[in-house]
Amino acid sequence: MEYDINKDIRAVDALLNDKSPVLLVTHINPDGDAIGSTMAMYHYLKKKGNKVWAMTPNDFPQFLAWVEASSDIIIFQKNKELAQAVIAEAKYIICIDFNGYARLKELGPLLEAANAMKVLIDHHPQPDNGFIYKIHDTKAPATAQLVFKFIKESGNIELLDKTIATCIYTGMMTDTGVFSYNINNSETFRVIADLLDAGIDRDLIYDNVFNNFSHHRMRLMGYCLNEKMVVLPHLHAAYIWLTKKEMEKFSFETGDTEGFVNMPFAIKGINITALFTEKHDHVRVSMRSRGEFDVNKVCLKYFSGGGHKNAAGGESKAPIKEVIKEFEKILESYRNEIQCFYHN
Ligand SMILES: [Mn+2]
Repeated sequence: MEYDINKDIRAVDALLNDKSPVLLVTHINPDGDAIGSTMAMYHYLKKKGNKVWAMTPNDFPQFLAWVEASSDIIIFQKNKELAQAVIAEAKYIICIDFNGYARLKELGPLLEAANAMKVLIDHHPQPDNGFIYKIHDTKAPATAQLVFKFIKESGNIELLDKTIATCIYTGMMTDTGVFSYNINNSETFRVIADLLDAGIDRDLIYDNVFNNFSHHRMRLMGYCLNEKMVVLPHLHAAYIWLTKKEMEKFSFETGDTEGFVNMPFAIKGINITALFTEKHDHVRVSMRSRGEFDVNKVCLKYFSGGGHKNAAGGESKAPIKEVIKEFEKILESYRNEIQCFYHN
């Protein structure tokens, strides 16, 4: 039978109407959509009278700390005991902005084993089985837009207040590069219209997210562009790589490299980008593309990760210099495909 998202929305709404405790969980290294979607659901369900918790596998970046009630978020890595108690008490677990338990690292198996009924709200391709209901649409530019749809289709749009709308807008704004990519139809802008009507302060949200960094981060950005960006014109690609030592030199804080992966797109002819950051025991890989080249496939195949066609990530256990060498070889192996997609 064909999947009907509205049918699942009605089913999830009916489930949650019993006011049982709900645990909302989002993915590791949470971004604006992860926190925005999760906190929108958090405020919405609270308003509806549910007991509700929000949880992340690890810390979220400082540029999202302004989100209302973000200090209520249970960070699994920092508070495992509380997290386990909450997982045991929850009757429903709603997985938000990720498609499988592998995206939760150590927290994944605990959730998988939990007795709670599990629901998914997400826009990544090929979600895991094992959810009783899925509010899922890969055409949605952000999970936050699906949260809006959930509230609206549940017949509760009158509960959409400034706080909930602000969280939703944050997710939509960050996952689309301030509405510059991933938008597939006019629905996104109709949703934004409703969020504006709910009283959001668009400029303040933008400032809170994008104009709220330390001067160290600004200098790190300059260093990346000047010293650490490698351009591969024949592959229509450019990448940036940073060692742990370099990040420490610039007083690195979680979230400081957010958005760096998109910077090389400003170069004419560049359609594929990557960012490599050295962590304590692995190298984090972020990849982006414009148009046809599928970075999800590359991250799945070579970097034990995944994501979307135009935005994906993964990791490698190899030393960073080897990772970037390997990356250049991988891209070279797609040379014909790339040159065919982006001939100019
Ligand atoms: Mn997302």
